[in-house]
Amino acid sequence: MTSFENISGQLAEQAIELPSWAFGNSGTRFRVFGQPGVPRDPFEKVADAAKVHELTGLAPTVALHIPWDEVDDYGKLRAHAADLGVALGTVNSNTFQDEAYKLGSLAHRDAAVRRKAIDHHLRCIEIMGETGSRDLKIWLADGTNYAGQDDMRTRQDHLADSLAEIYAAIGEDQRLVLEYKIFEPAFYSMDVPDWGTSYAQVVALGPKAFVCLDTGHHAPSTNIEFIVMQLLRLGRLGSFDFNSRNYADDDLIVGSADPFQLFRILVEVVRGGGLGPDSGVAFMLDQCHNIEAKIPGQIRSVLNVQEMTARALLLDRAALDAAQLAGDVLGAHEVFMDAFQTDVRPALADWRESRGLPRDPMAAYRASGYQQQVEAERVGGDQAGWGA
Ligand code: PSV
Ligand code: MN
Repeated sequence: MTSFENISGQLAEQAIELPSWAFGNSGTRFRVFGQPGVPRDPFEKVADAAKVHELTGLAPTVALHIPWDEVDDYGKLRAHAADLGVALGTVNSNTFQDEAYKLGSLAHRDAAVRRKAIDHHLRCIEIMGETGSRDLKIWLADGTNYAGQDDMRTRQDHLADSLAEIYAAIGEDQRLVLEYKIFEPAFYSMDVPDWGTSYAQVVALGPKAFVCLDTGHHAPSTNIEFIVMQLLRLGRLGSFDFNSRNYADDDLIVGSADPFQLFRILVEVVRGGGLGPDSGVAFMLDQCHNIEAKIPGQIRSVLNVQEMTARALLLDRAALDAAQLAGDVLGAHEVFMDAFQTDVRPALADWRESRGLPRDPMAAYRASGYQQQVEAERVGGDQAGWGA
């Protein structure tokens, strides 16, 4: 097994982007349970994200969702983030909550609706200039509910044309990232339902376009690590939206439902050169904390990713290769499982301490008084929420 000292440099480079919306209230279509101390504006969301970074050293950027995180002055939000030791990251567009988009946005049959959706993305790119963001992430709710409802082929062509217009506005150092999702809100066909469709669309755009893989967006039992391998092999894995799912797009804490799947994914990330700032693969969370506390939920999440990354890095590649070449099925599997079953928590606590971070960030958060402080301060105003 590779020793922990050998991987600490790679761990030091790990960065996991937090979603601003994870700090707002969220729920299901049945109920949203509000929590005390929840941010009332993007400035307070950024402050909560900065707290996660302060205690873990793992989350230097926070993703924005437009219009949820619209502000008058993005330069001010950027400076606020910098003051707190973080930066603004990916800008997520949102074409799923406006009345006009009932039947779609970039793939809509009506050119006027497509125009509105394209303009929204052009505005997002302008915002990226002000926030200093690299990535525009597009997830589309576009699709149909009934066979025959619309012409899937025409919609795909419209989508390609709309994306091409958006891509033309993407700056030299910026990227477009297209996220896919098997279903929801559309239940018959989604216009970007799978990685193959996203891949085909981004390849047609050019070298600054990539696929975003949200771990909750596949059919049950899909081999997600295979997709990771393939996209890395093809040079088009742009980002992850990490979360856990038991059933559909559950948006639970990453690594909670199936830690072994997270390990398998990270093994392929390491194998394919997807780790580190120069890899071009952005690690993001896309989660909602409906019943658990939000800031500790995010701390737990980034720690889960770090723990599983450490285990993936510890995988003894030479022993694995040798077993694979020898056709030693069980030997290879054992090498793989040895890495998965390694408890890296004590070594990571030491590693954190050596970098001036708390050994136990969850306990440090509880002891920090931050939760009590924001609960006392954030009184009045409207709490932020997913979709508000
Ligand atoms: C859609 O389900 C999605 O995964 C997209 O990334 C959205 O931006 C996000 O969720 C909103 O929570
Ligand atoms: Mn997502």
